[in-house]
Amino acid sequence: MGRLVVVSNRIGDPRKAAAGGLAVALGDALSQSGGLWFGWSGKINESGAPGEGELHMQRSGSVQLVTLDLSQADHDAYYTGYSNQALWPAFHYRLDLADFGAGFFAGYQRVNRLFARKLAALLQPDDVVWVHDYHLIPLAAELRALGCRQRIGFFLHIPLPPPPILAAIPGHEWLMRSFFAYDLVGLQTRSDADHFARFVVEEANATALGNDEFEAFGRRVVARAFPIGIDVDEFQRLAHSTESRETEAMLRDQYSKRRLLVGVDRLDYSKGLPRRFRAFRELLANYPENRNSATLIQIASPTRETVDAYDDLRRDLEGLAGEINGDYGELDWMPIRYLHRTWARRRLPALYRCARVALVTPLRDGMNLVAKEYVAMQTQEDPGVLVLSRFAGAAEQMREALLVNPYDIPAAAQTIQRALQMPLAERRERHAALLQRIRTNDVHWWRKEFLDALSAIEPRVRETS
Ligand code: GDG
Repeated sequence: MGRLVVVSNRIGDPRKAAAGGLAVALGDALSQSGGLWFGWSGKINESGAPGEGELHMQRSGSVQLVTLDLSQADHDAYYTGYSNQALWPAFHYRLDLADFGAGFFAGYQRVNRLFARKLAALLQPDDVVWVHDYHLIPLAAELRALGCRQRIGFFLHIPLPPPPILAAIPGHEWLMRSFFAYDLVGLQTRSDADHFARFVVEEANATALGNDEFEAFGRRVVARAFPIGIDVDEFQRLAHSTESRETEAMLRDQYSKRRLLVGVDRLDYSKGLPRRFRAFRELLANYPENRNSATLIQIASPTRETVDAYDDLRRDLEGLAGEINGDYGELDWMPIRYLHRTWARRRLPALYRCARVALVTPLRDGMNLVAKEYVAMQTQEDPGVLVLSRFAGAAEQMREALLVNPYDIPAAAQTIQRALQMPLAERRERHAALLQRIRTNDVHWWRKEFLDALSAIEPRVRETS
């Protein structure tokens, strides 16, 4: 394989300790083949002209990190606008929250064109290009328009909704056509891949050629599920860090008489946090033996704070946490510890280890890595229980979790009670099966499966007319 070029909205420095599993896994692949990671620098140039941006180059070992500043107008239309106020809600089945504001779409196209122009100048003929996520769906089409004939793959980290929802997105024909400029499109689950197949066949008159291959617009594309995993070993190593051990000792001491439940999420409406809090309140109401005992620690890390829907959500949650603590709290016990801030990654393992139950109850999620991180951190001797939404992509693989419908609050409360009461033998059995699966299908497996599939595609035969 030639050099690997990864493109994503934000890039991670693979050598930095704070990097998550994805940055580490992509970093490994980039280091092996020598590579380049391209993305937005995170900086906004307030006086910059739309469609223009300054490039910054940096080396990290054998990996070249290349970033681009965005003008204020481009950032607002491409990132805050079309990516996060149109595509993010629509792809999470939330058309009610989607805003297809004037200028968003044009900004999205402009920035993808800008990325393509800057990147094309850096590409070598045998490079393999791997584009990530919904911010950059049209990037391959823009690169092809500039004459790039390299293998180009795309991975969508968020769900792909069914055809009737996709068809409600203004410009959906153009968006779906953009997928055909790739050689390989990776989705999180079989159900997302099924939505892709149905959409392109029903709406774009594509021909299904078998083996997950489709032909339309004079091109062929393979679209298949590649469920993302975590770096289990890296995460388990984190648990041995000083911060993690100190945090674990503190939590065990502070909560020695309580039963801890944990939730770790970005503060996003897709994660189902208000309904989770309501299910927890129902647990306290319906199963009083949990009063003065069950304590939910909810980390909700701030995200996209300039978007109104996120502000409304924050206020909702603060209100709910206050109500529940006011109604049920005692002088020496608060049912919910709600922390609206980002926790150091090194301290997360401790939280997972001390929690008897993890609540991972999104209304919709591409995969959800927290479910996998929680399982990775449990001991075989006395493992905790994962309560997982059936609407998280992870539910397709993690059948031994207790699956819930997060919209059904009484049933969710009942399932949490079942998790808290689960006998040791059943906990061990479920955990062993889950751990084995997340180990087999870890992030390194995911990367290799995707890149092997991409390498197996011969780019010259992709053009069919
Ligand atoms: C997208 C898709 C898909 C969370 N809070 C803190 C923190 N985290 C870490 C978790 C986990 C990661 O962030 C979140 O992973 P998720 O999978 O939940 O989700 P998204 O950010 O929504 O990502 C998702 C994922 O892409 C990968 O393809 O699974 O479905 O939406 O690793 O531990 N980390 C730290 N402090 C926090 O407060 N350090």
